Amino acid sequence: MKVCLISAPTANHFDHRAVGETEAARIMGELAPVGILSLAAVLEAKGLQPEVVDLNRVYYSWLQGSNRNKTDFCSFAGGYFAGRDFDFFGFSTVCSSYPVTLRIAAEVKREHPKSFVVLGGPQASVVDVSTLRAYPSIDLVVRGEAEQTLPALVDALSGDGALAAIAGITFRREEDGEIVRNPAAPLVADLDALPFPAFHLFPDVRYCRHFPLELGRGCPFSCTFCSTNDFFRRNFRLKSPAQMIADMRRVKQTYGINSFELVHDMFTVDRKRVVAFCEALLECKRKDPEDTFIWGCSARTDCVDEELIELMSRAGCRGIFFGIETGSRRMQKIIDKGLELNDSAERVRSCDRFKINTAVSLMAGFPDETMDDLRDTAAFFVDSLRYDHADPQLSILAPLAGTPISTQHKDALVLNDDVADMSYRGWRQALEDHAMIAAHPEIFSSFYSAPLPHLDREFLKELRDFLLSGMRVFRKLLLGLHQDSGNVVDVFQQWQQWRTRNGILFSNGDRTVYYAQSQFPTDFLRFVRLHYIPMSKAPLAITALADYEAALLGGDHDQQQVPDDPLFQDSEDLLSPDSRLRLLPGVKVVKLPADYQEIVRRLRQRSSLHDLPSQPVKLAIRRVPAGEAEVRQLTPLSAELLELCEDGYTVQEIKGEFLLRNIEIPGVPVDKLCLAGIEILRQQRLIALA
Ligand code: B12
Ligand code: SF4
Repeated sequence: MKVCLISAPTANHFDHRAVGETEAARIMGELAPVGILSLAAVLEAKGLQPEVVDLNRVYYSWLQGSNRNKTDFCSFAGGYFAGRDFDFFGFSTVCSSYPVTLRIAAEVKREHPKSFVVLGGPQASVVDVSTLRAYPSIDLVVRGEAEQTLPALVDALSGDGALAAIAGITFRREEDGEIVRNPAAPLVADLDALPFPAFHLFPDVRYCRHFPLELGRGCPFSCTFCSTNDFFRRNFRLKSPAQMIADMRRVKQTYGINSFELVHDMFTVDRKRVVAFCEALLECKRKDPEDTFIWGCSARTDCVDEELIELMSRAGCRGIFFGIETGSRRMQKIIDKGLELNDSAERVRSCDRFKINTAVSLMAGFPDETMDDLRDTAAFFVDSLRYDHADPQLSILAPLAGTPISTQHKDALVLNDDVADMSYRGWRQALEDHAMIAAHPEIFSSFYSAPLPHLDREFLKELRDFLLSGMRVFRKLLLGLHQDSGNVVDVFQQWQQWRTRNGILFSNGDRTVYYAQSQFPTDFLRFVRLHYIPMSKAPLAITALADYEAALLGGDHDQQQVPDDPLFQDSEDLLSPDSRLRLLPGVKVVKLPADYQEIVRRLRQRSSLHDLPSQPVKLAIRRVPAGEAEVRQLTPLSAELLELCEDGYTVQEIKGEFLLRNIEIPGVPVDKLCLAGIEILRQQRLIALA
């Protein structure tokens, strides 16, 4: 049997901007469909030669193509499959692209009516019966983990066995068209026994920065919004440390990649096993320093402690995804997450201490959520901005099919244009998709919003855009405003009123666009200066933070990055009295009314901002390629020197100015002081020879 396995489309990063081939390949590589590749490996072990089609790549080709405006993506994908003859087309599915996948599957069935069109993966598994009822082009759904089911199914479809005997499938009976749901298949008990995923069938994987490798399956917790716990039947399993290390070595040998995204919803359920994994990695590194791997994983904040985090960091952990979900104690109980939020905040702090980046994932839009709950979530979001290694995220709840929350509210789901973004993630929604979604809430519930009897939906959506954009463009100012006002939601409400009074209005769709563009920070800084600061408890600190952000936003500074300047590297030797110095492009000197470092220290420690002394300081801000700006508070000597460089003085003239301005350090000749100062600025990559 000729089998084609097709990934679920998950990459819509290409929609909004031009992405070149190399970056596209990297993105697609990092989205390698581990499930599909595991199934392909199992089929290969059985002697078959499956093909894998990456729908992300097909999508990219469609976007690059010249007739993109004439054909829609699904017809294009249909054309792509038209010339390929397979007996079995197996589509993987996730909620966000389920309408797209179903439409492509229909095109494939039309082109290949005799072939079997089969769905698997997390979405089809939970809406199997309703999908088969509504979409006749789908022949069959494989539910749950499929390493055991798929080979048996392929045999049965080749004539070697009956569908009725295959656990884990739902199918349309040939005789009477009845939908039959066979009992669930057994789980894969020993993950070590699975073959290495068929990454060789997915060439883009070699462009990964972080290679996806499965670490295990199954989370034993029961959060009411979560679908993945049920999918793996809450059965926690891990691959052994020996197996993981063998897999990591193999990737390193084959692709030269030593950074991994370890796929498991909740790695740290069993502390002893996390310790064993970390110790195995450390031992491996001790034996051969070449065997050093770095990795990221998912965890709950109540299943790690500071000691474990320190060990994980030493063993190469550089990123942890923490699903905190809500900053409200009340909602933590209602959604059955049950985190102790003070501890959660502590864990984020510990990770920052050990330089582990954390995704602090939060959600809003739960049916029971009140304004107070929302304020607590917004506070948790902004509070985590204290830590440089924390990356808070805020999504609006998508009622995933089959979850308790979605079942409970199934009759009250709301379909609006601004779909729940946890599911949708910005896929271009064709009219056909919209019609499918509107006709089948039971299949596409994740495109709906939960009812919100206690919250204003528009308010929530704008708050989310405001926080996400605010974090991106003025992280410390947002934190300062939150700390000064008591809660960032109060600032947001004032901003909302101010922008309405000042005629900054938008309709639904324009809102997200407005917040994503540079007009928002410009307007917001005006609001802070004109409206907020006069009423602030700590006007000096807020002014300093606003001045700092304004400088970062400023015109050409944004565009320019410091180039590598080989000439400059040797400039020490080239420095003569006539040498003229200049600021490097991308470097900017900013004067602030208060000590910026002290403000940042106080923000970190949550200490008061209002008794800050007035003490003007100068900062040098330097854009670093592909990174955040580097900020340096200047000593008085460096500040004077930088100012002279800004004005284009020669070394000789600078020395003269030093004498005139009585700039001195007792016992150090002015010549030496001047050259030493220039050398420091040079090493800090702030100045160059003009
Ligand atoms: C890694 C990951 C991602 C990666 C990319 C994944 C990829 N390669 O496409 C990223 C970060 C991009 C991502 C994004 C999103 N994800 Co995600 N993701 C995961 C995660 C953590 C691991 C996926 C994985 O590799 N699993 C391991 C493999 C072995 O399992 P599997 O993929 O399910 O495959 C097995 C079976 O499903 C089955 N199978 C799968 N396909 C097929 C096909 C056929 C024909 C057959 C027979 C069987 C079969 O057999 C496989 C082997 O047993 C899962 C959770 C999880 N633990 O699975 C969530 C998960 C898939 N994601 C989810 C969601 C909601 C999303 C987002 C929509 C939003 C979000 N919350 O982040 C976005 C979508 C992006 C978009 N633009 O569309 C949900 C999907 C729920 C649903 N009902 O569809 C999951 C289940 C997590 C959850 N929140 O509950 N995700
Ligand atoms: S802890 Fe995470 S993976 Fe586990 S049930 Fe809750 S949300 Fe799902």
